[in-house]
Amino acid sequence: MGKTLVICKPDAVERGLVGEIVSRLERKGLRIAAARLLRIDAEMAAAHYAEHTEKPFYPELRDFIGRSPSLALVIEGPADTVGMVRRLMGPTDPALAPPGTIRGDLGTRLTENLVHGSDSDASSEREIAIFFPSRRA
Ligand code: FUP
Repeated sequence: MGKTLVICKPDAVERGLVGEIVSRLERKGLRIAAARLLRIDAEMAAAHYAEHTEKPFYPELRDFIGRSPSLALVIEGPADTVGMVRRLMGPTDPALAPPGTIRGDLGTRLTENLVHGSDSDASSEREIAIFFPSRRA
């Protein structure tokens, strides 16, 4: 069993694309184990994006991620669920992401790239603990 944290970011919720994104994950054969609609405040953004807080793009990223609610999901599936979700999402920049991927099909802007998926099993554990603190592994 594998699991990962997926976030349908504010742009996805605002544009009504949550169903499309979740549908792609479900059609792949992955399943929703937990879900939470929340506004990601500055404190939570800093915890989640700890590796990026000193980067020049961080203020824009923090403001974007907190501008309206996001849908946080724990997605479960086979051992490489982290990798499967990353491949379904596509590369970080939607302008460069290939057709067939979530970002490639649905987005154009680097900051507003619709979706987050953990980049490793270690990140998944760390990020799920931030968004679902009461959930037991
Ligand atoms: P990813 O793992 O694909 O979500 O991408 P990163 O962890 O590298 O970046 C996290 C988020 O920061 C991205 F979703 C978009 C944003 N970002 C920018 O806005 N500008 C950049 O130059 C790089 C990343």
